[in-house]
Amino acid sequence: MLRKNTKIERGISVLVNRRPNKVEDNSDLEEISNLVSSVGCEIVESLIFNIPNKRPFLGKGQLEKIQNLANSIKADFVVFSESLNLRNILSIEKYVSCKVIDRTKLILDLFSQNARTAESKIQVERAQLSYTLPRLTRMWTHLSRQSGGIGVRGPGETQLESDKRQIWKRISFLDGKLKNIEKLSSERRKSRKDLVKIALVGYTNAGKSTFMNLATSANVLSEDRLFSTLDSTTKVFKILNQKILLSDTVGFIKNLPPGLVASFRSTLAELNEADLIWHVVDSSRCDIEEQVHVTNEILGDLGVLEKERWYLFNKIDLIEERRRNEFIKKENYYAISSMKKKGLKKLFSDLEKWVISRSAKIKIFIPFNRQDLISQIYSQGHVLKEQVKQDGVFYTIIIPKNLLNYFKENDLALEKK
Ligand SMILES: Nc1nc2c(ncn2[C@@H]2O[C@H](COP(=O)(O)OP(=O)(O)OP(=O)(O)O)[C@@H](O)[C@H]2O)c(=O)[nH]1
Ligand SMILES: [Mg+2]
Repeated sequence: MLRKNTKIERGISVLVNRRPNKVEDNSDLEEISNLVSSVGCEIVESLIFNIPNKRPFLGKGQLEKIQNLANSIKADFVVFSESLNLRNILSIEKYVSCKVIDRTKLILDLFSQNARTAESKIQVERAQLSYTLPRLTRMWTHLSRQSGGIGVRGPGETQLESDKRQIWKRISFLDGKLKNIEKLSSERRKSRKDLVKIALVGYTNAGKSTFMNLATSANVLSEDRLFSTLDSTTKVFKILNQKILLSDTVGFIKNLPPGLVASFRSTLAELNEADLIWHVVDSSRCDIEEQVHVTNEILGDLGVLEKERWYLFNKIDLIEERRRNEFIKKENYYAISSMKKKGLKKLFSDLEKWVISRSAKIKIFIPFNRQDLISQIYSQGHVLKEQVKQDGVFYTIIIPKNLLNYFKENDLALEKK
């Protein structure tokens, strides 16, 4: 694991570019460098190799280049921008003697470092184990070879199988634990099924937690580090006096390790419950389109792409004034700055309209002796008009549709507007 020691570990990043015609924007290298600094280490040199798609991996000359650079700067690690399979790792290790880390391992390390709750710790461990499984063989290949021969079961092979079995056992134990946690979460979600739910999603570091804090005074950790949020947090804010549940979720990144998406399915279950998804985008990035595409692809995998989605182009304080208009060309596109509190008026006034469209506007007579209903109206509804009569009050109100049933059950005359 890459770890921040007393001395900061320094290393080299290697970008294996399989799309040499792609316009060079350095975003891949920058992303690796951000991931590395988020685990508390540092990239001091980078190498880019263009290789045609047909070629499986780097050749001898390229690996020697990495070896020379690693030796000359006394690198603690070499990190690759893509996921490495067992064969790649073996060929690199013939040349490089320091730690070799791939993108997947790096993301898993970062998740492991940031996991706080029991649920996210289990989720990360599960993902780490499924990453380890196909790479486990290398420790034992030499033993298998010694005992070789067709149809001969060597001691190495037996050991490998037993290790794999242990890992599978642990994975199914963790799955059991996750199922129990999921049961509890789904009970919790059921208890709030009548409330309007909005989920914040987006690429890591887009500003979801900063927005969450702004809207709900939630005090969620927001940092200039990737994946600072791993657990969903849900808080309430009010629009027209109606409670809205806002959830902050784990950020996405391109080529998110498949094991991680599977493990985090229960955390991301918040998204299935959402009535509205707010996709937060960092508008100051040069790879906006790619970040939006990656996020939407994951939303597609999670089966929530059909839900109503609004785009919140965040961090507009970092871009030129004239570029801001580009982000508000379509309906439900908003240009905001969560940090400088800009562009929020339009967003929240549209949310108000949205809430009204999902609410009922009614006129209702409430006798003075029904204080319980009056307090319901004031805690969940928005009062537009009050007409005091001799024995009670006529209220014209906007209330969530589910509250209509409550009034009906109480046998009150409703007059729909
Ligand atoms: N300039 C500027 N910076 C912002 C804005 N919103 C967020 N940031 C910064 O962007 C960084 C990331 O913000 P977070 O809110 O942690 O981002 P996130 O989307 O929750 O990130 P993960 O939890 O890692 O997925 C922090 O350093 C914030 O201060 C903004 O509107 N303008
Ligand atoms: Mg966050």
